[in-house]
Amino acid sequence: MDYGGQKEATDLLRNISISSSMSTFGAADFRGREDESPLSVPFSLKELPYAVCVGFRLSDPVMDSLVDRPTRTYQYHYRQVNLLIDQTLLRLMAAVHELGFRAFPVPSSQIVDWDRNTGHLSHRFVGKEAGLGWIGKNNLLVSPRHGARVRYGSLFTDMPLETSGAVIPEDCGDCQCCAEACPVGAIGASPGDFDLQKCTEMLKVFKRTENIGSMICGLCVKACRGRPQQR
Ligand code: B12
Repeated sequence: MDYGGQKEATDLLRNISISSSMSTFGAADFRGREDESPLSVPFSLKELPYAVCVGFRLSDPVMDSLVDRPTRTYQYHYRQVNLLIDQTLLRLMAAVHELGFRAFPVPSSQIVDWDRNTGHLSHRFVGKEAGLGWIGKNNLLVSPRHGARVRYGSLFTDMPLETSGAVIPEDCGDCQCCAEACPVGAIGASPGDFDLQKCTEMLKVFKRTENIGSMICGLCVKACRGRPQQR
């Protein structure tokens, strides 16, 4: 197969992600933005400046079943969704290889620096730049249609892509649902007010006491439903 241009290549990747049951797809162009972030990845944005971000919408019944803590049902769902996203990224990578380009799939939820508790880079950031949503008060990527009930993964490549359009301006409005749902009051009036330490301490307790084994909670995810008119 030959590379037939930016639009065709982007359409091909979008179709693969749809056939892998992804709920959202966007592309971003980071050319000229190499200095923006110290990313924990084995490539530079100079080498692989284009990115796609895919998202998979979580099950409403699973999310709605959360009351005041994570459950083993949510943890199982979380792990299976991560798996599907990671496999989708491999399918996208194979298509990029087929067209003669390079690609790095950034896994859905891999922590690479255990001291700082961070991943390769932020899917929320890539998703925002790809026009998939805005960073909400809950510090999560909020899709206008699905709210925060979406998990994400990204793929970086040197294959030129057509970008998805404008970044959506921040738009939580007066909604306080996530702040009311957070068991430790970690959520404030803007993403910058998010108290990561409070959140992290609670997740450590949940991981230990609820026999969950993962740093998850899900209550701010459950609470955030996006724009009512777009659901
Ligand atoms: C480690 C991690 C955590 C840590 C906290 C990490 C942290 N420092 O924020 C802990 C364990 C506490 C945690 C908690 C949760 N997490 Co978490 N977590 C991650 C993970 C694996 C890495 C995030 C990270 O390292 N961030 C630190 C750095 C990299 O990000 P940053 O500081 O915002 O980055 C700045 C710069 O570095 C730069 N930048 C970052 N990336 C890039 C890329 C480019 C190209 C450029 C130019 C710049 C740039 O821009 C930012 C602003 O300046 C991501 C998956 C991923 N890889 O994105 C999931 C992820 C963020 N988590 C997620 C979720 C849902 C949760 C929880 C709800 C738990 C749960 N699943 O029930 C809570 C909610 C916390 C909250 N409200 O914010 C989802 C969010 C989905 C969404 N809709 O937004 C993610 C995206 C996983 C996924 N695959 O969907 N998480």
